[in-house]
Amino acid sequence: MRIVKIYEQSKNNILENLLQRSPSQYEEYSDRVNAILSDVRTKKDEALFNYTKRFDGCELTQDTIRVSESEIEEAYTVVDTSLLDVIRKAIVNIRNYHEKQKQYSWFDSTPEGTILGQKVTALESVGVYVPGGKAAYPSSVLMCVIPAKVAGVERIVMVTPPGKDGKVNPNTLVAAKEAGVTEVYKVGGAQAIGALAYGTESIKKVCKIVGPGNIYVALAKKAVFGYVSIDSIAGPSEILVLADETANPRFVAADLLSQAEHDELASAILVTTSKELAEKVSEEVEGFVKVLSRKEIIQQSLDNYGYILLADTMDEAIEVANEIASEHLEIITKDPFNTMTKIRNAGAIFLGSYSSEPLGDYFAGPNHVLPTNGTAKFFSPLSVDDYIKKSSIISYSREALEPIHKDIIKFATEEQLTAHANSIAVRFEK
Ligand code: HSO
Ligand code: ZN
Repeated sequence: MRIVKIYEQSKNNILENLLQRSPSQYEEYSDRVNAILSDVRTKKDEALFNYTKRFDGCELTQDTIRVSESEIEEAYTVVDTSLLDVIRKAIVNIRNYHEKQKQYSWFDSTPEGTILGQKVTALESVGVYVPGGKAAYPSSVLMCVIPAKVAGVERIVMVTPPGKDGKVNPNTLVAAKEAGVTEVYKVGGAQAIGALAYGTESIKKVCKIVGPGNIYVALAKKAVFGYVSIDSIAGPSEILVLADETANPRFVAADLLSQAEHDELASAILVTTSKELAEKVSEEVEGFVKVLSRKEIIQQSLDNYGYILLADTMDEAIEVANEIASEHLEIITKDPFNTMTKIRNAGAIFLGSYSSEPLGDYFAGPNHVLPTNGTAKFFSPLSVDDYIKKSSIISYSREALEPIHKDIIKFATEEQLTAHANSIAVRFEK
């Protein structure tokens, strides 16, 4: 891996390079996506069947588009039973963690006769997009569905592209069933997003669409935003390890590669104050890459967006980490908790030598759907909050309204909204 000394120019070049990871050439895709969306909006199921035939090579009908109970049962017979055990254990941790995020309605009353509050209501329905092919990760199914369940969402609809044989990945199906999905449909791509947003004869529309997908899915989600809600748009995975001379170079190298293997566009960065660690990590990386199964992807991703950055001081290293605002940040320093207090921007923060990133991807409990591409500066991990909404509660008695009614009338009159003023005034007519 390249080792770069941090100075103003190198920092700027790296930040600029990282930001280029999200494609800016959207136009060529967005025309196609918009055409698909409008087709689904007008032709509904018929459009879904046409696109599924064209893109997935599979014939669907109104009888087969929804995954049946017997297909789910069949999936259970083919899924590795030890995987099922692990899924069940992970679910317990993920559920426990998300239970702590629950928000409750609150009401505040005053002796003057006012009650103000905030009522928390779960969304009625959500759609979860699950990619097909190699990126059909059952762990991501759990991460998208469990917080919805904890929030109290009643209808959780999963969509995922079928194979040519008309079947859905059995691991995806089992994870969906275990996590509490209520309906599964064999449809993917922008057409699936259109179905969830507008509704068809077979798929009722939902309130919000979550889950990662390819560029067509991402653009379709952006296009339907406002009509339905969406989660943030997931970019390629990122890891930044912040380490001093106390870190184990083998651990650091292994952790960097864990995210590099996701995608050629993934980024893996070590920021350290130790030249010795930098050199050793670089050697360890070379050694690991040779033996890992996704070496081509890893090599590409390291060539594109892999860096070992050398800082003069820990404060300088922390400043760079905050500027990059990585999806995952590992802190392996003498006192990681102290270092953490200076971190402003990161999706998930892993502290100490034994908190390797995949622990968070699969098992610890926090969500692995995290802000990418520097958006950790303003976005948060997927959470129970994504599946609720709030209503304001206002109640005033006559006694509470009387002393302030003239203030409201004054405000409304200034805005020349006399009907507003009147609606207050009629209540105090002599
Ligand atoms: N690290 C990915 C999530 C994932 N990893 C799923 C393994 N499976 C999110 O950045
Ligand atoms: Zn991962």
